[in-house]
Amino acid sequence: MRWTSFWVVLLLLHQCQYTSSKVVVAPPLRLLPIPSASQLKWQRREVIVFFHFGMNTFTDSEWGTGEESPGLFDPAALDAGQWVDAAAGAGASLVILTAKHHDGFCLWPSRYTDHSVARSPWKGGRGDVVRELVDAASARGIDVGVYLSPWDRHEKSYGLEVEYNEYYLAQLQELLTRYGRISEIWFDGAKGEKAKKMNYYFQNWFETVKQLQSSINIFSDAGPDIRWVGDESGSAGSTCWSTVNRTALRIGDASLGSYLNTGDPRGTDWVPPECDVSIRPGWFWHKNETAKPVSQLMEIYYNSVGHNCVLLLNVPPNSTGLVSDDDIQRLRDFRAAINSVFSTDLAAGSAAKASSQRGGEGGGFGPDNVVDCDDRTYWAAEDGDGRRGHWIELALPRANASFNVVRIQEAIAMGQRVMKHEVFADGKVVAKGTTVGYKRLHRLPSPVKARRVKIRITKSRGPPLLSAVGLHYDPFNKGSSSVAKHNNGTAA
Ligand code: FUL
Repeated sequence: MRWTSFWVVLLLLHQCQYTSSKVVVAPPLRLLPIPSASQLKWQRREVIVFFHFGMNTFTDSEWGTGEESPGLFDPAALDAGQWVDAAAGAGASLVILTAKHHDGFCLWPSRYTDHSVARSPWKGGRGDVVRELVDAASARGIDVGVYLSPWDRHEKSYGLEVEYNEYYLAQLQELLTRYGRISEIWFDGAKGEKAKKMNYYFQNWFETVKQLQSSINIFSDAGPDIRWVGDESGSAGSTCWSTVNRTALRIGDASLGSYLNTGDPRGTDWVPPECDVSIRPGWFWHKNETAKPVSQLMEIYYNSVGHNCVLLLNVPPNSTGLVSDDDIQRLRDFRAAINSVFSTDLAAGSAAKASSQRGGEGGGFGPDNVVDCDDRTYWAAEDGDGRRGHWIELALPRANASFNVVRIQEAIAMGQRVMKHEVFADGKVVAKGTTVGYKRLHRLPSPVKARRVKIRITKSRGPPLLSAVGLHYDPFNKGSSSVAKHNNGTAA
């Protein structure tokens, strides 16, 4: 009898195992190019803070000559913890420091020059701003990046091709081996018109960087990991592809601005744009300048993060070595404004349906995935079902709530796909757009109340994969929708 029960239990267990191993449909093919793990991590940061600090902070200038005396550098109350707290107040998880700007003055004690903090009165010449920032950031769980200006107006070897490239590489080596993990490195092509001719060995630099820090993202006009957006106003194109052809790019070529701004749907390389802009008029601190108002920062947020980019917001510490109180408050107010708009999502809890779904009902790729607050799950349209356009429709839980911001996100780990889309509220077009990418934010011309909201993807590279749709209310939104000018919405 005991043996019989044993066999029955074993049989049941076996059956149980057998029936629960349900076969699910495989995800669709990724559509190349796709982001690396480091690029994905970078994109999710959304906001990064830049610290422009150095000799210019003490000379009231933006581009130093390189002739400045290290004796001028004395930030008596420097507190990198205060800088990092200020950045965290804006919601940033990464801060980038100008380790060396065009004047060539190094904020760390480089062994390859005496034009550095080691010759300054600050901390009796024993200070290291890079070290202080790295330590303060790591104590707060924040990542660090560095900017090492290629153009160097102090260094005597500048203009001598091999010598300066060796000098620059030696400094890169110091920055990338002394301070633990560096998450982003910034290279630019800025250079005065009368500056000496200099051929930078970018490929050599990039490969050295990757050898020393394998998970770093390299920023420059031409990537390889992150590209410049083509302006310094924090504004990406309303069409914005993360893809480009790197062979078409050159560092420091001003004629490429609009290509950088919009990217290229046929691009073979994943090089998403970063929007650098300063909270104040200048990049460095100047006594008489003040921070932009929150309304302007929100405008920048919509035009950068809301256009599939990461916002790199510069906040310049002052000559005492502190971020000004007003700037700290502005950063907090900026984050509070973002949170107040996006922490309430009127689409949450919607019943969702779609033109088709991969694997059918219960296949794991249903439209509910866009309202599950997890941007790693996504709705996938059925392959080949694109003739009449793909759509997804949400029946909102509360018809009387107003929204004036529509958020759409693609599952970019699978490649960027959407080329054209429209948003309908109860059958009327309220927004039209082209690309979506990681995040597309539409501001509507006026608040809308609706029972049903529909997103139609009218053109895409392969079946669209949407990871999130959100509906929000921004009390300060004055509207910038593409349908504002000719608001003659038609039934979906
Ligand atoms: C430019 C520089 O010339 C500016 O001074 C600033 O550092 C900006 C972020 O990049 O290329």
